[in-house]
Amino acid sequence: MTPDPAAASLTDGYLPPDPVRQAAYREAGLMSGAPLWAPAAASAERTPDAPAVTDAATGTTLTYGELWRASARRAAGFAALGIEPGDRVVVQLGNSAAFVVTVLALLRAGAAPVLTLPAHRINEIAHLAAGSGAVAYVTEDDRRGYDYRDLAAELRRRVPGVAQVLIDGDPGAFAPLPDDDPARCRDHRADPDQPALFQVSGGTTGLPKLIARSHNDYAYTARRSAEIAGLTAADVYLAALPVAHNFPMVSPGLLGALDVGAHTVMTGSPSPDSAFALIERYRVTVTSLVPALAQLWCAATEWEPADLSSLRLLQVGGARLAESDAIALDAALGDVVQQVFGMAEGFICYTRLDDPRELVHVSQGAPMSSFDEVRIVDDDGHDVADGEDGELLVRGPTALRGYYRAPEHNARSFTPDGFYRSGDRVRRLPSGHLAVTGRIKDTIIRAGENVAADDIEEHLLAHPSVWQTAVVGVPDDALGERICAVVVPSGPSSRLDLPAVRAFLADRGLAAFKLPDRLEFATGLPVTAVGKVDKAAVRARLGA
Ligand code: AMP
Ligand code: DBH
Repeated sequence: MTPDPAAASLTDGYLPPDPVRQAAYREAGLMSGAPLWAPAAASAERTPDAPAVTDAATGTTLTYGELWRASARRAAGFAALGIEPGDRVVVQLGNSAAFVVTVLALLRAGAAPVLTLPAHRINEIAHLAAGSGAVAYVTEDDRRGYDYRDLAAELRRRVPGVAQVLIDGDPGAFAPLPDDDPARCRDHRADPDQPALFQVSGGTTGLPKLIARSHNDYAYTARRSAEIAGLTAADVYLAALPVAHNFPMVSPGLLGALDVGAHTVMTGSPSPDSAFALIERYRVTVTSLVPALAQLWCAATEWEPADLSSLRLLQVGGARLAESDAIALDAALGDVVQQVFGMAEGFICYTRLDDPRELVHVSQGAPMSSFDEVRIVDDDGHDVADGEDGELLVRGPTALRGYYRAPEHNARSFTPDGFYRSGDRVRRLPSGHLAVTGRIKDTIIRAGENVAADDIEEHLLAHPSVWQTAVVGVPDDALGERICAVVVPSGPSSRLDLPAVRAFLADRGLAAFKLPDRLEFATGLPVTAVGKVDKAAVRARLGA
């Protein structure tokens, strides 16, 4: 057999699983050995007439049978355009039926989607296209108030290897999304330990990095996450966060829903008025949000009249949910919160459905897999005593062994025995659950004292006039750094000033050296592509 050059280059710069551990995971039944499209195939076989995906923008629904046929037509279309097994294709589509059909089609054609978010712009897209060696870019027209065809034109200039641009909607100067005779679809069966698709790290520092996820590891993530969420064919999942992100994609998200034959409703509008109407209309049972949105939904339950009684699980993750917000959400919606702490790099914690509510409110969950290996270490890399804070290191059936084609990052981001250094500061609770206490680097060094920004933020959020906050260090000649609290007040009537804030925090027992030196007001905080508070941008706004 002559090696396929495209397939060979897919594996260049990919670090496959450790063979010994992978054999153990296989032995334990974690790895299905099937392609990532197989669970959707099985659901289409089992329940062809059940609703698979509803596109909220158009109100159209594809059944599992229709989804399977539409993705066959599209896979044949990609093949007819010369897109081959092993090729990388950058996908930048909003939450739509087209996203699901396209990603499934690429998987069936054996091409690896590079999953980017609608908020990414030319710098990130060009970086990811070049870094993955992509041959094509799939995006949409200008429905989202931004013309992605302009981005495509610039991408073609910057990364000539991107030979084809395919547009969902009005293609303009480019080509439409392809469809062809479904009989020409050849469902590709790759080595299940090879990359099925690419996720991107959501880091707020520097450009995103590529994370190759294998068929085996991603399918296991979807299946195990669905199990933990108690997902069945009777569930209706609302994809309100940008679905290409790892959280709504696989935690259990879209892929978990396809696995169990559940119904997914895709919306690009996560605002409470629009999302609540969808929950009522489609009797949504499960959805996932970042904390800032969850906070907004919680407040909106007071004035939006919609019937949300179908919702049994509200997953909140991506950034830390304040305990006060977890309690308020449970109260507003009836004990529905599940905390999710995950990373595109492939390690996820969930609170469990039968955990005591107090534990759900204060912890970010326990590891998904009993095969996940967790270490919590101090600055010198030594394991901390139980209950102490330290950096989370992970290894296991889903954690990456290295970023794709990034040896210099990998030298820093992994221990010699293959643990991923997450950069997250965590503590293990007696139950075995983890509490995330901040980012290792999100520390302000004021007059030689290390101050964790999250600690101050958590206390500030307890103030009734504080809606959102970000605490950052700003350079200071005398102190090294000063502590600046940026606050989004909860109402126009709030009368907050620095002395009042300091007094409030001191009252809560915060040490004097942790009290903010400066207070700034904002009407909103800058966020990343998925909606997490972007601290680098907060610092930049302050000129720090
Ligand atoms: P990403 O690079 O987008 O995959 O983001 C992963 C990072 O988001 C993690 O390493 C954490 O820093 C953060 N994160 C995700 N979920 C949570 C959570 N529930 N609580 C606190 N931080 C979180
Ligand atoms: O933030 C994340 O990356 C994240 C959060 C929750 C994630 O990747 C996940 C669940 O799978």
